[in-house]
Amino acid sequence: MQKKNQLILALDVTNKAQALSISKEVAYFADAIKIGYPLVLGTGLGIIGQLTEFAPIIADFKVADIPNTDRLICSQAFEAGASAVIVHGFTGRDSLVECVRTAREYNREIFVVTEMSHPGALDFMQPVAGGLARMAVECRASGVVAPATRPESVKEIRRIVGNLTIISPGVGAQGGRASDAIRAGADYVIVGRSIYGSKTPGKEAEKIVNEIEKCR
Ligand code: O7M
Repeated sequence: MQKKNQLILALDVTNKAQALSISKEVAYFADAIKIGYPLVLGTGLGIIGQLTEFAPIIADFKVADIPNTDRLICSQAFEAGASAVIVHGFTGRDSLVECVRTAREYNREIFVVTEMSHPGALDFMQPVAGGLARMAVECRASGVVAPATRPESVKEIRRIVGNLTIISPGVGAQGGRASDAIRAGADYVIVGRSIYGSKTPGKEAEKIVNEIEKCR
């Protein structure tokens, strides 16, 4: 993934034609497209290969299992053409090490979820986010996911992860601002509904890119 516009499209639609037409319209502005269970369950794993025509694909499978199962899941995503897989860290070090090892085999990347962006993240995740971020560094993950809804948390996670990549969801529909997340230390913002839910997804993406450009 090449850092150009610092925008990742979260393509949480379930229909293939819609996924392809939105990707075509937004590809010029997005450095990557993140897909997850909604689109893969709706259309099949082959959608990853089809979308690689538009941008590098991040498979958001929030992998959270024993090392062997994690390896099988990551391998499937990489075989399908994903450039990166998003995994949970709370399952522990051995699971994360296996994900990173699998990614290395394919010369691909792993991103680890730290604190999530929704209010419920305060129940369990926020207190352990620093530990998850430290483990991501120690296990040599490529980067972490941190919440655009809480720029102060992004700042703290940046302090911990040094030069690891931070990708940050929660902009727009969840109330976060792209510029705040980038200023707090995020490398990329992840945006879904405000783009794919718009009648003019390309224009929405362009607006966000312009906002980010102003704070560089
Ligand atoms: O812009 P939205 O709110 O429509 O979409 C945000 C996307 O980011 C959506 O795909 C979520 O599943 C994802 N996400 C969060 O919103 N919050 C998180 O803490 C983590 C993720 C995510 O991408 O995890 C890897």
